Amino acid sequence: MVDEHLEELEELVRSAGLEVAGRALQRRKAPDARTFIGRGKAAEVRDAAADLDADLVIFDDDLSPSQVKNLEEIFDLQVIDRSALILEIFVQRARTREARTQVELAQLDYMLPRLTRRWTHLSRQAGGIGVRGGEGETQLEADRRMLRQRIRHLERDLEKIERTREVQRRGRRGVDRVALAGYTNAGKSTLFNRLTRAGVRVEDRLFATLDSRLRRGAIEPNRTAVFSDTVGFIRKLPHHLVASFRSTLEEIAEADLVLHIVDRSSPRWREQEEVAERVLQDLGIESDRILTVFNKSDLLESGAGGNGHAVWVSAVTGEGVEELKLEILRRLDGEPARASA
Ligand SMILES: Nc1nc2c(ncn2[C@@H]2O[C@H](COP(=O)(O)OP(=O)(O)OP(=O)(O)O)[C@@H](O)[C@H]2O)c(=O)[nH]1
Ligand SMILES: [Mg+2]
Repeated sequence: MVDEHLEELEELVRSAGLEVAGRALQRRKAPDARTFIGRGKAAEVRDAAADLDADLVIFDDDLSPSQVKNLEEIFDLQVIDRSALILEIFVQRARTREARTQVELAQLDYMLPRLTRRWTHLSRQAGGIGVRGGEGETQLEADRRMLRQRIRHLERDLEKIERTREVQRRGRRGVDRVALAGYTNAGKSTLFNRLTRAGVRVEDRLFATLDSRLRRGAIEPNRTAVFSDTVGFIRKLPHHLVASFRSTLEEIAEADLVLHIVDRSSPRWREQEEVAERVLQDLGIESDRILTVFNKSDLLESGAGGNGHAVWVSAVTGEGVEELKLEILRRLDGEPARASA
């Protein structure tokens, strides 16, 4: 399990455009309050990182601000945790104004409690935003204040964007809405492209899609639905991101039908399915609005069969997609789930 989690962390590292130099694993009953890993392990990691000429040490678990600081002193290297890595990927990927605002907000929320003297470059970076500290105010306090101002500004921007979105949503009332949701890299965008003939970017990296897309697609000759493709889910998604992506996730929450896409070829599919199910549950989506789609059937030897009411497809070859459309139609028209095939 821990090994699989480290594998996923390595995928995240590569998705951020970084290279993995080495890995280390420690099992202990409880994390060390000061350094998370034990003192001996920390020395081991320091030596290994020096041998490997590493630039960065990344932890799969979330670290407290003081743990980061202590570890950086021991390693004499920058230390980040899983949340910071995910945030970094999101920063790299955000394209639209909405996504950029959401990501920056999440990042600043994450940074605020972590501000230390080392962050003094921040004021230069943000150049011109906010007011320089008054008399007797330390640099740190000034930075904090500036950060809070920027956060408020972003929150207001996001509210405006959300209002526009809401108006657009109202305009779509009366149209069937089908959202594609699921773990990152499950194949949502690939299936979205197939269902709508859109040209959304598909990549074998985590979080290829951040911006939600809407597009009409035909489910039978005289019937269309509006499909939406959005950001993927992941185990331990930083709560700052969940909060700032609220309006994007709303797109899923308000859909008439949610296609829960599962990469059935992944050795971790069960856990991924559970993680995504929990997110859908948190969004308040009842199970009768969810249709589970097992994707990447082309990669499985035995193929479809024996999985309750999930529909099997290959978004790449198109296998099973016509059956999927039939099932979408049935579900939109309120017919009971088809007996398992
Ligand atoms: N073999 C196979 N590969 C697939 C299938 N569907 C998607 N893929 C591949 O899986 C990878 C991820 O596909 P995407 O469509 O980008 O996945 P996504 O769920 O949109 O991912 P994020 O946007 O990152 O959350 C790409 O390399 C796709 O080519 C499939 O049915 N079979
Ligand atoms: Mg995608």
